Amino acid sequence: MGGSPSIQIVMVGLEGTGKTTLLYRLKFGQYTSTIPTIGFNCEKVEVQEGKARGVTFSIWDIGGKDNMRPLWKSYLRSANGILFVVDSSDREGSEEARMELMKLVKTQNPQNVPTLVVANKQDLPAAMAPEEVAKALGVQELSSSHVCQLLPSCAVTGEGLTEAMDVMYEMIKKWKKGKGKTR
Ligand SMILES: Nc1nc2c(ncn2[C@@H]2O[C@H](COP(=O)(O)OP(=O)(O)OP(=O)(O)O)[C@@H](O)[C@H]2O)c(=O)[nH]1
Ligand SMILES: [Mg+2]
Repeated sequence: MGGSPSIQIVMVGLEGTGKTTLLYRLKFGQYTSTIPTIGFNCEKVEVQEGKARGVTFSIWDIGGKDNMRPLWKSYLRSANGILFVVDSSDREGSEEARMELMKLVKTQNPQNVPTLVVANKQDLPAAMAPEEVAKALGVQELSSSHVCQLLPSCAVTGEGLTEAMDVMYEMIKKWKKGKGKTR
């Protein structure tokens, strides 16, 4: 009880990109098998290592199937940051992912909270390199007008997740500082 309130993170992305796997990897520190998410999962995760050590995040993991996507924006009202998870091996899905990312960040993000794109499934032989994923998703263009970065991960092994939470935390700290400023 008490202490600082947790940081609210909304995690979205197309279906099957690894969001729930990532959530449980962070929560339990091990691989957990998943089924497609209907609705959402929410877990409080206290980061165990890295720069965000000791920080508690409330992570809202929303189903990515197309009929679930209209719900995404309702979770953004109280969010401090967005994790947008991508399957790096899904070249065919990258255009759809790009469109969803643009829509989300540009039109459904009233508080302009920072976005971290997670290029997941880096362990797969067919995975695009992080730079390739960034290009396919238009992360650079987006970052000219919005706070947006990309990092690689493997949710199954947990590789890249400490760095991802570090960067998410740093982005949110900056965003909170800047909120009071007029531009
Ligand atoms: N090889 C590999 N497989 C992964 C990785 N992350 C997740 N998966 C697998 O991808 C499949 C889908 O993972 P989920 O975590 O259920 O995907 P999701 O994004 O939650 O899907 P929805 O709930 O339908 O939106 C599962 O079989 C996972 O084991 C990864 O980094 N590498
Ligand atoms: Mg899921």
